[in-house]
Amino acid sequence: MTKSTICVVGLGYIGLPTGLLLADSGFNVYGFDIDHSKIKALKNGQLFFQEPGINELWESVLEKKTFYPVSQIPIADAYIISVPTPQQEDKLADLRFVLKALDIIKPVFKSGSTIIVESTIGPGDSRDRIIPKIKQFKKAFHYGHCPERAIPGQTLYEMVHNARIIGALSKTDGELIKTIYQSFVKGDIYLTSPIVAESCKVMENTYRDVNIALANELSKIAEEVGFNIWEAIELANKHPRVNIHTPGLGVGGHCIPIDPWFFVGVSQQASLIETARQINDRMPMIVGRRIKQLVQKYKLSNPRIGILGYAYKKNVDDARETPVNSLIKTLEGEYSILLNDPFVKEAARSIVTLKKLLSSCDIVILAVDHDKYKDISFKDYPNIKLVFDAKNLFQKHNFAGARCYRVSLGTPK
Ligand code: SAJ
Repeated sequence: MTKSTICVVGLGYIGLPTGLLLADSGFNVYGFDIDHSKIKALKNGQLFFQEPGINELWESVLEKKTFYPVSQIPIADAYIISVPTPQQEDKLADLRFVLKALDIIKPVFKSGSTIIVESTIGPGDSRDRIIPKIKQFKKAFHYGHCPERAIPGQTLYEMVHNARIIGALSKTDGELIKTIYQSFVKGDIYLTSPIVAESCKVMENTYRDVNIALANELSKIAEEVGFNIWEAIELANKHPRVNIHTPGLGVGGHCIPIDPWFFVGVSQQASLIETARQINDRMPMIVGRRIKQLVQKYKLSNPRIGILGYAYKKNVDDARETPVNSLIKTLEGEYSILLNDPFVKEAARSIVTLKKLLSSCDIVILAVDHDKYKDISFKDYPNIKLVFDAKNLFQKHNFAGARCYRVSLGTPK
């Protein structure tokens, strides 16, 4: 199968690295995207996002000449669909882009080819919404759902080393699809049915969301009853079977704030999952309320607020669904706000340099714990009167010689 052709449909954070890994391991790979600017950039040798190792991979693939960016869908032996699946109003996965990809593939689909969906989809979506559509091609086909499981910031490493699950229509389809993935995956590959693969993926992200919600709820309890959540979590996690996650401003990214809703959309039994989503979604509002209380407590009249971090999590340039947007909304009517992020280029408002932010604000809110903020010395900025740390990043040394108030999320009021 090493010389068969694969077409990756959707060259985003998952599709492009997947296509490059396959091309690097000997397949002839077409990369298709409806966004012509992406195809143009790739044809000019440019990548449009950064991930550790991707430049080296790109160089290697360019040398091998096995990756072809295309704006017309080609005939291929297998199609890997990796397009976004946002959340619909009724909480189900929005399959618009997956179904559109199938419409695009249909005219060139040759009998006996394979369709693999990597996009996250809800439990039952292959059976109820995707396979019926492929059957309309009226051609023989192989099908599998192989959910991506890589985390932004370590995408290539996780694509290669994580275990993969292939939910295939039959054992033959599963074995066929496995030959594609085992060309670059070093982790174990498990074969199952489409609905188990779909549910597994949504469960993984739900597990994380519910655990983060627990940490966030505990941080609110800590503020109310008067203990330090960070110290308490550190000590509780010394227990061999306890792993409490970290509280913060809430949950962002293209997966965790969305995928748990797919269970809420298909089942009446998902009340814990729904509550967890709400707890995490309310965190920016809760942080905003705490800031307003602190402004009153410390009599900071008409303060200018600087927010450190806009990405949805630390050390990435990705701001999809970032909870910082909700924090800005909560505060912007009452205070003037400045924003800094060392990685993100475009934000809801303009991004200023770190120096400008630190030298012109009265209050600093640490929203995202980027490593680059670890060395800030607040004594250099006497204008700052209050630092609110939503991730407990700052330590004693950051405040040596400084005269500002210092408050972390989840500490006594
Ligand atoms: N967060 C916390 N506390 C924590 C951990 C995370 O507040 O203890 C926040 C982060 O700051 C961020 C959000 O949660 O805003 C999500 O970050 P994350 O690092 O937990 O996950 P993602 O969204 O970057 O990637 C997840 C991963 N899923 C799991 O770890 C179960 C990844 O493996 C998936 O491939 C990805 O979702 C996806 O595409 O579904």
